[in-house]
Amino acid sequence: MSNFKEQLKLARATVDQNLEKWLPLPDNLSARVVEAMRYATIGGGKAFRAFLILTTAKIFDLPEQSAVNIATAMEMVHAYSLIHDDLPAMDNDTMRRGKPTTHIQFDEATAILAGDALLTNAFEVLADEATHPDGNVRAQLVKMLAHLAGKDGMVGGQMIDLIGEKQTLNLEQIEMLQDKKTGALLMFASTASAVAAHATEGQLNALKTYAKCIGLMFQITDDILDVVGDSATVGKTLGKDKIETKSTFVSVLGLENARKKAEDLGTEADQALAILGDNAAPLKEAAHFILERNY
Ligand code: GRG
Repeated sequence: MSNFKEQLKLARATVDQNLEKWLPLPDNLSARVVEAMRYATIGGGKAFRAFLILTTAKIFDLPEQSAVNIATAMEMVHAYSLIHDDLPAMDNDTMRRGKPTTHIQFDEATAILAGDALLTNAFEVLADEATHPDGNVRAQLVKMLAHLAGKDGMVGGQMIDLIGEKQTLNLEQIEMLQDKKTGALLMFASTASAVAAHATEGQLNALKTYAKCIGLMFQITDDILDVVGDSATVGKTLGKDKIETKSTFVSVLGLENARKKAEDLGTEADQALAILGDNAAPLKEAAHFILERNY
């Protein structure tokens, strides 16, 4: 297994251990929602965003406990977005991460509540004293994640995505939508540790450019996988974009040009990291993984 994949597995295990701490099963009637929250988070998914947080933390010498809590909050918000995205009112998906989606495994109301609670409790994790000794930094992280996950970020992007199901979008509109829908959380994942470790403006700007590039690359490869991926490997139903005649990078650019665009963004991401020196090598590997990913 490549070093990068081992690091992803380690990020998954590290966050899972912390999720066990934050999401214990209560011995009361609310246990069902916690069961659904655990089902949607622990042991599921690549933990790519957590990997970015833990890796940038090492570059900037951020203490491990801070990084682990930030990564846990990040994966909780990500999991909430996937639970809600899979609901019948949105994408109506029955399979995610190789198993039934949360509303299929439990029921719609429980899935909505599990998503709501993951979003809410993520901010409890961020605001915890163990996340950072400086309350101002904790407030900064809370504000950043709220901004990037909310109307100006992921939720805003999801709204445009739903509107895009009813009208054709051009390349510029698709980029703007994906920059919000997929890119916003990757922006948090790429920069949160640096913010918590008081990185310089130059270092932060480099990470922001990197995040912009990998956000778009992530979505382009997602669109490509929807066309050429293997459903069992990806762990979800594929081929839906075409059936729903959705405007995607592939539908607008074609497969080859979409691949080329992702490669160009990969080069730009690499170049942006130059200012961080050799320490940024794992982030370059991560960008390369996005280009090559088949899941
Ligand atoms: C419902 C508010 C709300 C937002 C949903 C993120 C999102 C917005 C929808 C997901 C739709 C989608 C498939 C987007 C493509 C990029 C993406 C976020 C893929 C899933 O992320 P991975 O591949 O998933 O990191 P794992 O399972 O590995 O964590």
